[in-house]
Amino acid sequence: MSSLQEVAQLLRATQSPITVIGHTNPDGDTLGSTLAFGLGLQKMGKKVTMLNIDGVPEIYRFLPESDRIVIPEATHFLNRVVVCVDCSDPKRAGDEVIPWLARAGTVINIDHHISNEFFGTVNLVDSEAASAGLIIMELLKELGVMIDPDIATCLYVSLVTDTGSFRYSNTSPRAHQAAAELLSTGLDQDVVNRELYEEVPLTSLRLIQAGLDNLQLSPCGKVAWMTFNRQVMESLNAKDEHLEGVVNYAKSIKGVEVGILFRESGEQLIKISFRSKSTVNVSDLAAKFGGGGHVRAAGCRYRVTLAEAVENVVAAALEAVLETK
Ligand SMILES: [Mn+2]
Repeated sequence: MSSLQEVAQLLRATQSPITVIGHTNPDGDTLGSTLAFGLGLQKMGKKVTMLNIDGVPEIYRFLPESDRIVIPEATHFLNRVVVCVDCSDPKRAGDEVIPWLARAGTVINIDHHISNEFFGTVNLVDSEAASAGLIIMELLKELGVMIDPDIATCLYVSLVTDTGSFRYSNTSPRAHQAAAELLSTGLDQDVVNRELYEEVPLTSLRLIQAGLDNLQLSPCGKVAWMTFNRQVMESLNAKDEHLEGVVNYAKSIKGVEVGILFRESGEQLIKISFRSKSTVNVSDLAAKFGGGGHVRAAGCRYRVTLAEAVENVVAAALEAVLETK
């Protein structure tokens, strides 16, 4: 594990171009972190490339300079300093990216997932940080970069989205203090709130409708889940980005401890999201199926049919609920 000071020193000293990359199926934290860090390094006179394998979802295109984020290619990695943000393991940056990462000069792993695999040449992992953007903010300050309203907007979005608008258990005094500092730069909070919460694509609401329609609750009332098969996704012309946050509807039911969302991605490939309320460690639960994440929010990919995934994962969730009683 490296310190903030060591990582700052390494970045200051580097002469090579710097590549910043976030995780697949990007959320507000990974995109906000990528942009904030990229823009900050640029202010230091560094040559920067910002990447995401899935590009920028429609709802995040309002982020300052979001069109600077491009699809990765091999040349973006060769002999460069590559910074992975919000990725617990290299696979999170994209399967195609793994061989390219191996050819980078230095890999700096900046993350806040408890399941982080310390895959970098240099690792700056702080599972107490509410968002990866919070670590980025502290690093930019260490580097002496002035946080302007554009950078602040990106960092604020990372905090707002990863804390569920300051509602989840990762919302700490440190997160609120960072938010206060960011707001004092004069960023436009109205734009952020409107773009994130008042301009939801109709497709997302139709998906919530479909999910609530098949919502299931275990007999004990502690585990709730929703499924999205390929027909539903195709008929609504929906992408993964439209499912962001939908799992919270399952978790939000009174008495429920674990909410689960199953999304049929291929015939034998199910993407699963987990959320828990107060006792179950869903990072451990997801790890049973090859995934990971945070204590209260995690995910995995499971190579079985949708019916098998539901059966096995719900059983494991019920077991986890019993164990933590
Ligand atoms: Mn995050």
